[in-house]
Amino acid sequence: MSEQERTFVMVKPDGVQRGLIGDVISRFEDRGLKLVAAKFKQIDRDLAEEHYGEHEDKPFFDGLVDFITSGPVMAMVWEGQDAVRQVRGMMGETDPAESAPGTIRGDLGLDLGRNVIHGSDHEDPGSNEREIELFFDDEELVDWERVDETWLYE
Ligand code: D4T
Repeated sequence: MSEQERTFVMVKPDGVQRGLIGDVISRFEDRGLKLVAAKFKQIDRDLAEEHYGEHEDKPFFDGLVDFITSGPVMAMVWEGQDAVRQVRGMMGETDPAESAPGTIRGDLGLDLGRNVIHGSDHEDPGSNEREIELFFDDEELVDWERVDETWLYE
C-alpha cells in the first residue's frame, strides 16, 4: 500500500445545525478514506483563536471566532493516500459560491462565512499534524484496517 497520510476535518457549527454530519462522513467513507478519530465538541474561544491564529490580523477574525464557537462541531481525523489534498479537493473552494457542484461546499453551502467544513491545508505543510495535535490526544487516534483496503489500493 502506498504512503498513508492523516488530515484534520471539522464539520462547523452551521453543518452540525443543518444536520449535515452524516452526509459529510458518508462522502469520505465512500471515497475510501478511513476515520481514525472523532469528537463532537463545543470549542472554547482559546482553542478557536489558536486554531485560526494565522487569521488574527484579518477583519473577519472576530466574526470567525464567534461563529466557530457558536455551537458544537464534529472534529475528525481521516486517513488515506494523499488525504490532505484529496479532502481539500472534495471540500471545494473557501467560498461555497465559487465551489464546483459535486464538492461539499458547492453542494451544501452558499455563503463564505457559513462554509460547512474545515480541512487541513495542503498548501501549508504540517498544518494537518498541528491541527490533529490541537484537537486530539495521541491515544484518541485509532490504528485499524478497513476490510476493503486491498480493494482500495493496488
Ligand atoms: P477553513 O480554514 O475554515 O477550512 O477555510 P479555508 O482554509 O478554506 O479558508 P481560510 O483559511 O482562508 O479561511 C478560514 C475561514 O474564514 C472564513 N472567512 C474567510 C471569512 O469569513 N471571510 C473571509 O473573507 C475569508 C477569506 C471562512 C473560512
